[in-house]
Amino acid sequence: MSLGKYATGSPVRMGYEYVPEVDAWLRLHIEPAIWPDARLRCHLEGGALASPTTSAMSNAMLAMLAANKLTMRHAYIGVHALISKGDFMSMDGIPMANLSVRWREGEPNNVKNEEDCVVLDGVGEAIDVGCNTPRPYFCHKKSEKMIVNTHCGTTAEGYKFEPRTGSCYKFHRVSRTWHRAAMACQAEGGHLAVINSNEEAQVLKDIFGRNPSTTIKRGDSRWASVGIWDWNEYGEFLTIFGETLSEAGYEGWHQNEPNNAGGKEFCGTIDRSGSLNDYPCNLLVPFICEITL
Ligand code: MAN
Ligand code: CA
Repeated sequence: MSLGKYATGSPVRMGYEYVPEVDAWLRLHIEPAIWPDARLRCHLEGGALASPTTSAMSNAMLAMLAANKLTMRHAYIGVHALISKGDFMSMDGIPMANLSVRWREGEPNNVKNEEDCVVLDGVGEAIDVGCNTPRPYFCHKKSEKMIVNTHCGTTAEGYKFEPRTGSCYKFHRVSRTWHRAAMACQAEGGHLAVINSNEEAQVLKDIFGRNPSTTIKRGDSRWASVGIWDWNEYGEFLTIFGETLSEAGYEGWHQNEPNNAGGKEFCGTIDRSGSLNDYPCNLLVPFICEITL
């Protein structure tokens, strides 16, 4: 299947490998992230930060670490003590003592009382570390979350093909900041929706209409983030692919927009009429992802 020029996640399973003994899928993310971002990324991929729950899982993790020639032969696992300091547990609450991993000698040592996260090293030992150093990390997904939407080329739930534009779209009702929204779309193999025609604006308006304000979780339900941004230049809005709005094919700003209200509106949304509005990047709004086929 062709996943289109913007698909980040080809193949469809996005770098996940099946671990038969645990009937789950495992991915080593080699681009380092701080633990909180790693947790979010795994969650947005439909999984969670992985932990060596069984020896099969531990072996699969070590094999992946060995196969990837990382400078840093350490990767974050789901074990943390962020909820109850000193009580290390996996993302699903299994205490460290019941996992298939041992502490390296002298660990955990909680240097400066700042080591609430855990890495797995190349020989299968655990080390407590600070959570704010970027490192590779492991995500896992249950098999039932790996069902492929063959039409849209993703395992993410909720994407629907739209014949009027030939793309798939998903409306996210859980509001996020603009950059987190972009991350959520990427994690699903898509991108924030880019409007390339009046017809596509109509499509997004229709999708927005099927998600009335009562269904939106937190955030301002009058707007939904889309893929336009000013790239921190505090002026001109471009698409997330760097095109001007005129090159992209839709410049339908709402009347008197963009108005840079309060001097801090540098991200792009649409309103319920399908018109564009500049909006603060750090406020919570729902958003629309697109998979360009
Ligand atoms: C009003 C208008 C918009 C602005 C929002 C921010 O609706 O000024 O331009 O983006 O407020 O909440
Ligand atoms: Ca505005």
